[in-house]
Order: sequence, then structure tokens, then C-alpha cells
Amino acid sequence: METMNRDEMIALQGLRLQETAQRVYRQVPFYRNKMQELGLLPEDISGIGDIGKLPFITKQDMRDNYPYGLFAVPLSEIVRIHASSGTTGKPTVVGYTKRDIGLWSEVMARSLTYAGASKQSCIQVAYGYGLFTGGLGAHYGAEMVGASVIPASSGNTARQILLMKDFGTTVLCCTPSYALYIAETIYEMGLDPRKDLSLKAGIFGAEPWSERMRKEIEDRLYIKAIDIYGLSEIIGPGVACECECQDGLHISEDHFYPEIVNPLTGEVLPDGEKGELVLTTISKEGMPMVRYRTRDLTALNRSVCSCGRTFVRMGKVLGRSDDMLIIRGVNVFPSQVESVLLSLGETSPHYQLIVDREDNLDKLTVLVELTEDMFSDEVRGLEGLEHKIQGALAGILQVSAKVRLVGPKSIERSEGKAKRVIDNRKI
Ligand code: DLL
Repeated sequence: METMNRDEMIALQGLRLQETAQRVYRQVPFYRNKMQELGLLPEDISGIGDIGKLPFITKQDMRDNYPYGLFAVPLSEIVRIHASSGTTGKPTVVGYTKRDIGLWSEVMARSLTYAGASKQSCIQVAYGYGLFTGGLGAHYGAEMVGASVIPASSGNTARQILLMKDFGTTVLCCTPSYALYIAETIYEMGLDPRKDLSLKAGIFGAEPWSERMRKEIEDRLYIKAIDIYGLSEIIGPGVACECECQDGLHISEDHFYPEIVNPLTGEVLPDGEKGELVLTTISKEGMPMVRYRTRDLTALNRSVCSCGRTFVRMGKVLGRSDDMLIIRGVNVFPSQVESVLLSLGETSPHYQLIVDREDNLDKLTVLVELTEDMFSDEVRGLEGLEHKIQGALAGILQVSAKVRLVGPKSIERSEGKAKRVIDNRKI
């Protein structure tokens, strides 16, 4: 599948899209109504080129159909339910049939092998187990690979490190922010990853992270850090993953068909242009998703990768269109702050953006954590550093931000997805 030629892939995707259109029309009233509104019948879909005829589905549609309204099979056929904790209102619920779990394990197994995992690997899963898809998704994939799986779940960092050391973990799966936290703790415990650990690779995802952050993690842990992407609405982790070339994430497009659209108008954009990723599941049974608006911003690249895989690649996710901050009319992504800090390399990579509104004017403050060494330096030196970071940020963000240096360990560490933004304007 991974090296299938383009024509065969297009034919397969077309067939699977036709089946999906039939299934959702027959089984899910929400889709049937939407298609009827457009005067569209499943027979009108004769190949992947017709995908644009189908309507989009959004997170709001999922909320409106809470909890089981989008299931395409009776509950008795559903063997697993996951949910993502909505920041507003109800969680988003997803259901899997037995076959869906098999397909998820397969795409996760692919992802793990992209990163070099094999039957010989010892894979420590430090994504949370539970309603979140990270833990169980990685777990089933790792079992399919035949590796020895350590289901550590997230948290209890000292114990994670103990397991890594004593059990000989070779592959670590967790969020990139947690990987950095683990690395920090390894050194605090007086351990040396080269001597005390057997780590070779890390498979990190579930939140945006920059190239700089990758370098930081690789340099501290002496591993290859691979980016994995996914979302519970589509299946969980394993929708796309980098190979050893670390040059874009291969989308398992035999199961998930990607499009890039203009986030404001929904117009489909050509390959290479940045926009919102829209995904259609073309082989899922329990809860097929047709043209789901992910809100994630990226671009597609259809050229063949040097690894030989023909699967289309998506660029590293730049951020979510709904996580993007609009500060005095200017679009700001937390990842831009991250790359500035890491490129200056004079502070720790821990930061938080705080947005307030004073006298109807947005104010952005960036908290940046100092390392232990810097903390003991003279205050005057630190003032100079604040100005330097402020200047670098102004050049990248196109909006002024006040930088406040804070003491080591004062920004809360995360064991899952990091909290990068506190937006006080919404309260
Ligand atoms: O985060 C599934 C996952 C688990 C992916 C473990 C990778 C590893 P949700 O909780 O539904 O599912 O959140 C999905 O997280 O729409 C993106 O905004 C973000 N996201 C996931 N992976 C990446 C990544 C899981 N590699 C949402 N880079 C998605 C950037 C990511 N953002």
C-alpha cells in the first residue's frame, strides 16, 4: 500500500469513497438530510474526483448529534468508544467496530515502523490511556508490530524514567512537551541518556511542535524524534506520520483522503498551498466522517519521498485555525514564539502566552522561563535579554509583545498536551 502507484491509489480511493457515500446515505440521517438538501444521491459519486460534491462536516455537527447520532452501525456493533474533552460544552464522541480497531492498529503499526520500530523494540507508551485516543491507539499498533509494549500511560515522570532504564525502552511515545519534561528530569536525576538508557526513537504528537523543538529533544535524548498526527474524530493517532526522512508526514491515504481548503471560504486549494486540512475516512464502518473540517493548518506534497513511499505528505501542522490568536488584528501562533525562543537559545524552551484586554486594546505578554544558570546572573543582564527577545518576537509576530522572564520551573509542565495560551479576553 505504502508504495502503490498513483493511478491504482486513485482507483482504490474512488471505490472506497463510493462505498462510504452509500453507507452514510443509508445509515446516518444527518448525512442523508445534508445530501438531500444538495439534491445529491450516492450514485452521483463515481470516483474520488467527485468528493467536492459532498458536504463538509464540522465539530459543531458532532456536538449537535451527541452522543451517537453519527454512528453508522447499531451500538451492538460498536466495540470501543473514545471521546475528546471539549473545552466548551460536551465531549466529541467516536465509536469503532471491531474492523475499525483493526484498521486503526494497522495505520498505527505503519507509523511505528516508519520510526524504525520492530519486533525487537521495547515501546513505552506514555500517552494517556483512557477516553483520549493516544494511549490505546499506540498500544494496539505496537502490539501489531510485535514489539514489547510498556503501557506506562502519562504522568509520574520519575517512574517513567525508572521503567525506561530498567526495562530497556527503545521507543518512547508521548507528547513532545512531555518528552522535553522527561528529558529535563533525566538530567536532574543525574542520569546520562547515552549511558543509562537504550532509547533510539520517539514518536511524538497530539500537539503542534516546531523543528527547533525537535532538535532540542533529539539533542537532549540522543534519539530520532518522529512527528505523528491524528485526531479522534478521524480515528486517533496514526492518520499521518513521518518516516525516517523527517520531511513531511505520510498520510495513510488508502484510509483517509485529504484535501486542503481555504479556512474562510471552503474553496479547495491546489497542492502546496497552506490551508485547512479536510479529511474523509474511506474505509471506516462505525463512524465514517465525510469531509471533516479539522481546523488544522498545513499543506500537501504529492511528490514521491526519498524513502520510496508514494503516500501524499502533509507538512508539520502549523497550528489550529481556532487556536490562532488574533491580537490587534494580527494572526499569532504559539509555535512562532517557540521557534524564536529556541533559535535565540538563551533561555529554556518553556513559555506561555497571556492575552489581556486593557482599555479595549489587546495586550500580549510572553512568559519565558530562565534556566538555573541564568537565574543567578545579574538583573541588568536579564533586562537586556528581555529586550532582545522582545525585538526578535516583534520581527516575527508583526505585533508587539511584552516579554517577562520568570524563574526556573515556574511555568507548569504538562504530561499531555501543553497549555501554551491563557486568553483572558474570553472570560
Ligand atoms: O491528539 C490524537 C493523537 C494522539 C495524535 C497521539 C498523535 C499522537 P485529539 O485529542 O482528538 O487526538 O486532538 C486532535 O490535536 O486536530 C491537532 O490540532 C492536534 N494534533 C494532533 N497531532 C498533532 C501533531 C489526538 N503531530 C488535535 N502536530 C488535532 C500538531 C497535532 N498538532
